[in-house]
Amino acid sequence: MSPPNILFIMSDDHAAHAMTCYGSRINETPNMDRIASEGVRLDNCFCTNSICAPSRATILTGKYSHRNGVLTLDDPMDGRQPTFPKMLQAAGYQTAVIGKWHLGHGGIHDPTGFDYWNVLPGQGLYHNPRMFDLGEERICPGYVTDLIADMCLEWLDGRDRGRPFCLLCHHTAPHRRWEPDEKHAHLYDDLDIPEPPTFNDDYANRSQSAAYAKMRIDRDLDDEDTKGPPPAGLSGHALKQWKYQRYIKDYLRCVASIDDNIGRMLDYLDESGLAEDTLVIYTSDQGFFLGDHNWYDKRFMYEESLRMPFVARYPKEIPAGSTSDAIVLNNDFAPLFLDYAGLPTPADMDGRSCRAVLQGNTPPDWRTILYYRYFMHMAHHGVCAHYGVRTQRHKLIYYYEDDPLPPEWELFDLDRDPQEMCSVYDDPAYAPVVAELRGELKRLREELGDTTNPWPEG
Ligand SMILES: [Ca+2]
Repeated sequence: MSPPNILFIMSDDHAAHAMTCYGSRINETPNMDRIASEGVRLDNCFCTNSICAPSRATILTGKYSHRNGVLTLDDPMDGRQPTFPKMLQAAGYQTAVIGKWHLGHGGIHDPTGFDYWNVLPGQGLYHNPRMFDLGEERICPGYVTDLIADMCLEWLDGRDRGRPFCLLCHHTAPHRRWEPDEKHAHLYDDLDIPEPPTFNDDYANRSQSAAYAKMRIDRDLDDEDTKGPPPAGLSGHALKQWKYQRYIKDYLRCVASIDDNIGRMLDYLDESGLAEDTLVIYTSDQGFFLGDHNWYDKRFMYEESLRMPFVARYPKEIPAGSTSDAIVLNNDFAPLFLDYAGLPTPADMDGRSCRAVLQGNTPPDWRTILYYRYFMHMAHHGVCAHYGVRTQRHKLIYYYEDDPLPPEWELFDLDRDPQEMCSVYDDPAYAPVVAELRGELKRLREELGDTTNPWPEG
């Protein structure tokens, strides 16, 4: 079988619980759902470091942050290291990345391994963005989500039809500050979006780090986020509700534009006879809090932020309408693409091809535990640096720094407490789980070589 084309569509900060196929209570995403219904939906796809640039570097390299050098938003990527686009390119694929890059610009930081690249500087603007077209700066009139899709379609149309393609379509939406286009500006005007079940979280029964974080809907969203000040006289819970509606509606309007543009791309594949021969993936660089726990933003190892949406269609080998709960990580994507291209996974990649998972044949020795680490201690939103492990049922988190809060542990039983409202770390009934997962955390840190902070003895 000849290697498939690869269309990898990734957005920025789009949480799975804002997609209908993942059970969204707040919006509809018919085109993303179409990929799921004609292919597979992964229910336990997770990032290994829930922040923009690090997730992107992990996807390109197949390696954890501490092994590819992009630990934080302030670490530009060294493009001289091996990446899957370079390997696909060497294997005969034509490759392109269009949209958000966010891994630095100039010299060794520009995209490498791409026949064509046209990327936003940093986060990029929603309206009339500047872009670096093979390094040449241009102002592009229009709305960024439409523009990125237009450019992708134009590149697809001009491709060499004699060779497979790998196109990375990287939307910058729905990143803060959630600016919708004219077409979707009034979507949801006449209704209230439901508040999430944990909207009124008081942060009791967990580490102090949750209460300490500065990403609260009521306290930390500013007038620029809400596109203007609140009505005079609004305060307390009513103000919190008003801010949530302003935030979530703009977020979902940005998502709606992505969904529309995915529809355009799927239509193009149909009309040009490419649908059967193309692996289409939609994902996001990580999740996001959608008012859950009274928060926006990400970073925490909590579910809403840790989980990545991931739907994939390739009719030749992925069963339509299937799902999997296997634990897949963003460092598995590079090995997956190499696998489809007929290439082995390099020994120094941390991930493993999840091709068999997508086919519904999860290998018996597939991972049952994941390792996660967030490095940006106290940056931007006051989230303490932490690392941890998650199995199908439990999650252990260690906030390892000692200023401004003392080091803290959390353990969640995801079966009994899926919303992570009560840490059972100190519950004697969970002592065996604590002991086992602390052992696993120590083992994984050593195996992966992520030992830059001392292991807490005792
Ligand atoms: Ca992001």
